[in-house]
Amino acid sequence: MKKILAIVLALVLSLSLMAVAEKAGEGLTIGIVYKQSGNAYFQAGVDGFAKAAEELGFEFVHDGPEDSSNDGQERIIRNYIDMGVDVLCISANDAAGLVDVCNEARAQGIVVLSWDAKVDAEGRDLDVEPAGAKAIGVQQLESIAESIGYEGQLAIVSAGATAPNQNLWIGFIEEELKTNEKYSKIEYLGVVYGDDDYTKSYDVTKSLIDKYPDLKGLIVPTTNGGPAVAKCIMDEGKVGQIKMTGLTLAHDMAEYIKGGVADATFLWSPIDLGYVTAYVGVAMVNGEFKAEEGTTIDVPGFEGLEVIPSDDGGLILYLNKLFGFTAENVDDWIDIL
Ligand code: RAM
Repeated sequence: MKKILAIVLALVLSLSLMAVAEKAGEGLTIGIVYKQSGNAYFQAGVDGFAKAAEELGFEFVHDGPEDSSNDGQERIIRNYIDMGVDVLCISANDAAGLVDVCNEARAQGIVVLSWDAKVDAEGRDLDVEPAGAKAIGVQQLESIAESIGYEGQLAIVSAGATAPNQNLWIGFIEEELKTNEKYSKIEYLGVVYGDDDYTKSYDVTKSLIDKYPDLKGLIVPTTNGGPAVAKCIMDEGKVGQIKMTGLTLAHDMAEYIKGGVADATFLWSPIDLGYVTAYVGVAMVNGEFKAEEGTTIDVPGFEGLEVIPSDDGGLILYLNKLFGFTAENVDDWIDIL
């Protein structure tokens, strides 16, 4: 009887060990760092990590500085290194500013991924992005150009002045404005920075409206800035005269899109972005996937994602799914994004 019991116990134990072993992330910890706390976009990103954690069994911690600073992010990263995380997933406020601390982490065997906003090539193993920067930039430019009839004054209300992702998109927007004949009647006024802060984004928009009475278009490539700019256009009684577009969540822009402030805004799924980044990180720690040009990874729902060289000399991986929100479809999105 004792023997049978021992065999049964051994069987149960090995079965449960097998169940544990089946989860690729078991025993691993991911440290997620984002640009700032309190940003609904990054909360959605964390939801994506959480979904992956359920499937893969890893633990995760997440944080971002209140003030969107590079120093604040560096402190969080050091804390995560001390905690002994296995993977760092960083959306940077300053692409160059985190290179040193990231290389300290890599020297200790931590996999360093950037997601959403890159860490410079020399400080990361791989950058995971929603889509190519040119596609994201030009999509917004073409949309606002169409809204304003391809002529008139246009400005950009961005996030922080050093924000890596916004600056890349803006670079491509500016290049198109200079070189593409179809935008030659657009008078480009330049960029102002709302620092991903609602009040500051509102205030800089108000200053632009006061300074340029003929202003026709605004591009707002930040989810925190979008609703602040839209509210300002409404409060100033400029609906119809000034149009905006940008990268926004659906739920906090729906009333403005339906109210005519924007014909269309765009975004990818930050949930998917977090989800895929987590899968990539776990596969890299386990040695199942190497960040090398041409390697591919299968993530549930995202098969065959390929590592390609990026413009900054590093490596990048794209999800390549961009969505547009209009008065017709925005209500279908508000419970999702
Ligand atoms: C803000 C952040 C983020 C950016 C989105 C579009 O939430 O700046 O980095 O990707 O907007």
